[in-house]
Amino acid sequence: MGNVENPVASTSAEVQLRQEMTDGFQLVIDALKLNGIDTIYGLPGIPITDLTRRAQAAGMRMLSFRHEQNAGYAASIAGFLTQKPGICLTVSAPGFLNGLNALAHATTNCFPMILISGSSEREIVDLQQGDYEEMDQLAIAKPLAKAAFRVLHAEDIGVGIARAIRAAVSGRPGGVYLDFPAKLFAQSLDAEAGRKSLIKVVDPAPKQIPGADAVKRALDLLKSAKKPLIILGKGAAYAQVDTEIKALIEKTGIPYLPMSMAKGLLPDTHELCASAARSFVLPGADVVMLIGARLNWLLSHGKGKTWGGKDHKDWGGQRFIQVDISPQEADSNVRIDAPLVGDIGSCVSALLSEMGRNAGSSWPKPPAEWLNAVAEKKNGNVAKMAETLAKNPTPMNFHSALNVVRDIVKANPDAMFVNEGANALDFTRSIVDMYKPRKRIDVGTWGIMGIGMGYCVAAAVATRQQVIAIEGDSAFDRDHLQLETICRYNLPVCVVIFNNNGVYKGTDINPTGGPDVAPTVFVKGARYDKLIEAFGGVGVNATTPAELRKGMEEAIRSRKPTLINAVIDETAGTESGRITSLNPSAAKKK
Ligand code: ADP
Ligand code: TPW
Repeated sequence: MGNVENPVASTSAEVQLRQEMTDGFQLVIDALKLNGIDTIYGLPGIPITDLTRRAQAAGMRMLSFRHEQNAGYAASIAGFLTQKPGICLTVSAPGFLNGLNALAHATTNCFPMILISGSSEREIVDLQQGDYEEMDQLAIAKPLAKAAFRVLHAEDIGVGIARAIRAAVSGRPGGVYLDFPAKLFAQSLDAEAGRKSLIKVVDPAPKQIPGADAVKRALDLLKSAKKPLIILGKGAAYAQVDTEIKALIEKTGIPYLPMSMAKGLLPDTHELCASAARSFVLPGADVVMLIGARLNWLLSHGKGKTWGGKDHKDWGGQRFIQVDISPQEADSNVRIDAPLVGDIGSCVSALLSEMGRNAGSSWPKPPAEWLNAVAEKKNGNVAKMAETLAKNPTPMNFHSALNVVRDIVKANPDAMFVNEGANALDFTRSIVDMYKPRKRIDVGTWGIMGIGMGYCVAAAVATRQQVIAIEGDSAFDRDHLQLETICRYNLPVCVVIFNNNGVYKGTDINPTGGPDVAPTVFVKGARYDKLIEAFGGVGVNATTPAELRKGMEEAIRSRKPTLINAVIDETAGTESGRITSLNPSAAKKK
């Protein structure tokens, strides 16, 4: 090879030789770019440091985080927002393990993501001879990923990346692991052969058209309903067929419930939105159409008291239509009378066209009795909530703070909205209306804490919109140093910490009387706003709704990275927020 330190000293033959060769680093970058992937979330180190440098040099956005887990969460939500796999890049063993949490999260939430990790030398790892960061990463990733691949030869990088992209976005999306051993990157290859080895994936997420009989079965059941309900899940938000979904809701005239990340698919203020009457419509409905929502714990498994059953396993009597891309999802918890398998765009279009064809006239609206009962319940609850929100107690509580947040989101409907915590999550979800699709991103299927700052970075990068994050002080636990990441890239992120001095509340007492505080209690009166100041961001301490409003308005006006420490009454809220019943010790006390 020529003199790398001083290229001027190279002979022209050497320069030409270099120009005609490519290597593993370059092929990874070329393969990603060829498939329209222009952003990587990661953390450099052996053996991928040069990959991060060269990706940046090749015009990709290379976002370096301070912890791989946050980079992984960023990649996962970028996948949800863009329908392209979000890429997380990590070093071997410990970096890989840090990224793995997010890979599992992506698979669980049906977000397309690819975790690319460098790994140590195969022959040493496989003989367990004790390599630097030795670990059989592929084996460990497999159970947590939708698919996992290892590439050993540079000429196979194109195939590896193509397979990973297809696996991540086709059918039910999920997390994919790609294992790139260190030696792969430096392998050189004739540039032309390298170029030919790359694959531009054609139709990575093919349409899946539902069967005509399944469409008819679903519509027959829907038509027979006296008290129909539609539930929109984050699969429906992911599908990006917002116009068709709105048309379906409005044509049927059926009340709908958006799951947390489907809020805003239609504006939450839509007259058919039944969120404020959730505990009335779930047990009350006779036919329920699920669109991109699973009957998991978030929907009490489709049975039990939430659905009008007598005990926690008892069927409430509802009949279900389930629109989902995964044929295995139906019957996971209760009988699905009308599974409609296909991609949501194709399914909703098929429903609409069949409704139009059959009716000749318009589709019959649900009985007025049901619609009026839902509206009455909803209006009553909205009025009750308005009263609570109008109060201005000292100290500030969740409601008086959220009254401000609700106004700010209404005035900035394009802003991305990140949310995590227990009470800080549950109250926010029910109080803050969303107006546009895919604006609200939160703890998802696992109810996981620690997604917040990674989501903020990806939301700002992928959408270029202002980001607002509402974070419980404990939810924010794993995230502090990502404030540096946010400041370093100067992202328009306004983080509001609902600081009530602890996990759920700040009032627990150590029963022994010993010097340690209770496990759920933090330093009282902590000033989280000072953290962001360390990195050049704007810190605000807000003890009243007026201060909170001023801080948020200024953050949005300036688009500067801002952290507002919103001081919340430490006695407000409940253990585990709305899911106290899942907490064994709390359940015992009842
Ligand atoms: P939520 O938590 O909002 O209730 P879930 O994550 O439980 O939503 O459910 C999302 C569902 O959407 C999954 O079962 C998944 O298979 C499905 N899904 C995801 N993308 C699509 C798509 N493009 N078309 C059809 N179904 C989809
Ligand atoms: C990775 C368990 C659920 S909610 C929560 C924890 C620790 C924090 C609640 O306190 P916070 O909110 O954020 O201050 P608030 O408004 O009620 O005061 N670790 C992970 N995920 C989860 N879900 C937990 C722990 C948990």
